[in-house]
Amino acid sequence: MNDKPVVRYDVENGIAVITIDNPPVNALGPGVTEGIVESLEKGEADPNVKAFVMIGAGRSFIAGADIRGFDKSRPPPKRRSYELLDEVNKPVVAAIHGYALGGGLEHALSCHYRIAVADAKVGLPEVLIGILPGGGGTQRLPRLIGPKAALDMIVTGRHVPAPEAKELGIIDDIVDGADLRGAAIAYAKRIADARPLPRVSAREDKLAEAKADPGMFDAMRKSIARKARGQKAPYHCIAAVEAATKLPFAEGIAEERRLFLELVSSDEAKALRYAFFAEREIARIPGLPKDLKLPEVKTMAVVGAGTMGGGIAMSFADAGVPVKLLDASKEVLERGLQRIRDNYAVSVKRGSLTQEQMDERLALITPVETYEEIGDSDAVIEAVFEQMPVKKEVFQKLDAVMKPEALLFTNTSALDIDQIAAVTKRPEMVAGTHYFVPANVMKLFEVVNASKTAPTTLAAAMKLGRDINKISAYAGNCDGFAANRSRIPFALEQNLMIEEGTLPEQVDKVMVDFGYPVGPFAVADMSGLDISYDTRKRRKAADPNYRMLTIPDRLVEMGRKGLKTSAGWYDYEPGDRTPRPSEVVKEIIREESEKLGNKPRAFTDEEILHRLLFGSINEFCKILEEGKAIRASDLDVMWLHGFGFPRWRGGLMFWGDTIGAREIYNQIAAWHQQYGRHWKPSALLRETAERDGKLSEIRSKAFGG
Ligand code: T1G
Repeated sequence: MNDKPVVRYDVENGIAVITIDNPPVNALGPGVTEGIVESLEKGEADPNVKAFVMIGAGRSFIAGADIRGFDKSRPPPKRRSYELLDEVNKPVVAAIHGYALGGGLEHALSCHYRIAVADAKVGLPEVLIGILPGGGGTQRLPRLIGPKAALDMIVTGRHVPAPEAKELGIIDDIVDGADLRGAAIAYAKRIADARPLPRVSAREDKLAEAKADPGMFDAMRKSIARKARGQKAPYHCIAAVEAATKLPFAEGIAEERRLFLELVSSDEAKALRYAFFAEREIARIPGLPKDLKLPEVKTMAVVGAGTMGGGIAMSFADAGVPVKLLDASKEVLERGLQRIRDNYAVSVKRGSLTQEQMDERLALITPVETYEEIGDSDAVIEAVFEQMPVKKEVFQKLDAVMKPEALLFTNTSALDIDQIAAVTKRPEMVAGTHYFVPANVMKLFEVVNASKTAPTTLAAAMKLGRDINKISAYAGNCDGFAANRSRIPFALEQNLMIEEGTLPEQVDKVMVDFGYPVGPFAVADMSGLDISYDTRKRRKAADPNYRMLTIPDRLVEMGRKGLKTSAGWYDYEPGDRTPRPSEVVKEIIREESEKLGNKPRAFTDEEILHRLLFGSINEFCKILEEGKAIRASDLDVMWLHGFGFPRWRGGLMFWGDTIGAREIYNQIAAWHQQYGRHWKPSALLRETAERDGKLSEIRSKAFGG
């Protein structure tokens, strides 16, 4: 533990500068608010001090309370720094660079002035970790920018760039970032004698907006209803801002505190904090040397201009990385480019992209028709047809034309990467970089480590994902790698329960009530039933014992391929994506279920939920047992960002811990007796159950677990 003070105090030209220095993000960890209080008391007592500047050392102002500290009981501070800021008699200027988030922005709001460099960002993202701004933010922000704008920031938790924050009234001045400290001291000297001090807590004028539009709070509750299903924090945020418009400041603060305390130890907040840290932990690969010299990847190439290849090319263009898109067929290449243009045009139409940004990104994508034209790229991702002979042919060509130091990645979703690497002379430079559909949207970026992949190649691929704002997740080379493999039992149970007579609409309702945005059968209709049908046929051709699924097979063979044929598991009215229960499907299920000798029976919602999710918990344990993933929380992150698992439940293993490893193991062992081999419990699950361990804390023994 270094003994460098987390808060420094020095006086320059009559201005007391309070510097928060608590790397890496100046979180309000132990000693920080105490240091701020001591500095304010010192400056107040010093007649030579005319004003204060509060500034962050390193890369940021203050990123908020120390989230790691929430689960630790800490004695409340003698004086809360926010209150003392509101009471001091000398002006305080907050000088913001990097981020001012959560308690960081709340400190700035308790100051009298706020200045920022142009690329700084401010926000109150507490709702994203299941709580609400507990340092006066729900009471001061509405007083500064009006309740409507405050509601938007607090309920979405979004980061607001400094120029917009100035527009809103949060920031008083945008200053040159070359010497923020100097600019802040000069600003403080200019306003040192200005009185009365502009205390945000004393302002009431902006609150009048709520009198003119009292319905804004219920309107906000209505607008978030679908996304906030099952959650409390978003609604408590609205209640706290509403309190600011109805109560005097001190009472509003008390109400904010009450609502905050209701949330901070809730299951939702614990789950969201778990997800926050799991998304950072996943970047770490134990055993990789810290000082690895990684190959630089500044230019990319993508082979295959189909839907995946186009989306992958977009993912680089979106991150400002020049990318060549190769397809030997001019027609396929043109169609792929048109699809990219259309995708960007939709974003421009929606307002999430400007026309200028679209043009900039298109300019970064260069269509080419020969392998020779991509030879100078630093790395290439292959995204051609999912057939091994085709992949091998592509990698032979890549090995021949790519410069010697180029990395060769494949986007295959399940094929053996060792076989692909084996056709090259550089297997150590081959790895999997598996995107999820749509490639330019889904954040999950599965990095697959083949037998001969070098550590530098693995680390470079992990970094590449992060550089394009995705979440890189380590997976070992096996059928389905980690994410898709962990979901196979879920898909199998989904279909087996149909064969036992349950209906798609009952299963989908259970999963939507659990928190999924859409049920698994409606998702299957969206992606097309023929895709998994073709996979089953391929597997059957390779393995005669492979078990086909009579009901979905029958649907596809009668042309019910899903939304695209206005009929799948559900019926669809033309032009309407609403899934409607189908009598045709119900009759097919009854017939096939009878043929299979299943007697019609009722299913409880709990049985449906547990059969779908416990199978994957068991598979998570097998994947970890085999060292094909590093830690359980990595698999949780894959489900959050690959399969839409409800974030406010933390992740599949985190949710499993709310039931307990022992109960889950016992249930799986019982289903193993009843249903046979695919329910064989994992040894690691049994071992975790026997020691009453936490599923979410499991780490593969291959990685020091
Ligand atoms: N507390 C503790 N650790 C934090 C932290 C925080 N608030 N923010 C980041 N870290 C760690 C993170 O785990 C990682 O650690 C390292 O810092 C770098 O983070 C009273 C109660 C600021 C935008 O929610 O959004 O204030 O992995 O990889 O990509 O109302 O971190 O290196 O060991 O994310 O540059 C509100 C959360 C808290 C902000 C920087 N504040 N942080 O992103 O780096 S609640 C937040 C972020 C609150 C008050 C309430 C991001 C970032 P490690 P990183 P980055």
